[in-house]
Amino acid sequence: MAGRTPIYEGKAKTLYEGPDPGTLIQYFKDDATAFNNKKKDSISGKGVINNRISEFIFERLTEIGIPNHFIKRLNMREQLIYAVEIIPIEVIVRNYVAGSFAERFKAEEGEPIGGPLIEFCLKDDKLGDPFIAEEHIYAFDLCDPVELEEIRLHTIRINDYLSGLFRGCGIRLADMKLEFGRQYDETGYPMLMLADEISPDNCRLWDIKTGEKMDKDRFRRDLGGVSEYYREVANRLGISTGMNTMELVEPEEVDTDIEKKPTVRKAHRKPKLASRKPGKK
Ligand code: AIR
Ligand code: ASP
Repeated sequence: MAGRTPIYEGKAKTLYEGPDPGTLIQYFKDDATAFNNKKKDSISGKGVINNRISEFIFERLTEIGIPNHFIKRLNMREQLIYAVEIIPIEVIVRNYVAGSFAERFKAEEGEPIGGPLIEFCLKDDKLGDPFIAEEHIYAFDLCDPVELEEIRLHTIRINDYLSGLFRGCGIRLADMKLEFGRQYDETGYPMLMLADEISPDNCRLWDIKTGEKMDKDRFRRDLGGVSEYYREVANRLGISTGMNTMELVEPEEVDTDIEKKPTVRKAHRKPKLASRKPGKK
């Protein structure tokens, strides 16, 4: 990491220039924030666990044909990803009542919602990521109806698949937040991709038997045991985090021998968005 210039400094991750054009290195920090940065702490080992969990999930999503930015994990805290233009929409999908939904509608946390419910927030920390309607998305020119439909379809499919994956290891996926981005090909043609991370930082995960929270709510609500529960999620998914040695090991040298994922790139080449102007933000 030392000597590298960050391209983007997020709350839980930093992006660095990648070894090849069109690639970036995503570094997972131990920093945790909640309530739009009002609550902050460092959770030892969180970045290492989230790097592993997110790698595992993105690999499974690649297997079922969800185009995404993940190329490969480089070391304990870093992964190589495609550089995408992030669409500034936080896509939230809810299966059970929790969090801000429970507050807004005075609903009982834990109640099933009755089918996946998708909500959108504007990704803008200064504004506190406000909820937005589809009409705001078009008014602010964040994406067009075709792209939003594609986002919805991917979101439903990801939610269905991950609900089953987690259920298989005794975990309920109550809700999660997804981010999407665009990768432009040589002709300026945009391809939609799932981006960011999927980990207990942006999902609500409940133990099916005990109802215990196994996600960032442990930090938000001062429940303690954050990294222990994150590690338990990794264990249940069958992921070895190498946590016994991890604090002692510096990130490895960046591996520049990148194996591209041609199948993922090909899967995007749908003529759907042909009307989009090349390079449109
Ligand atoms: N989320 C939203 N902004 C940041 C994150 N991580 C995730 C939460 C939760 C879902 O979006 O982790 O899984 C819904 O959050 P809320 O607060 O709107 O109930
Ligand atoms: N990640 C956001 C924040 O830092 C929201 C959250 O996860 O609670 O405030």
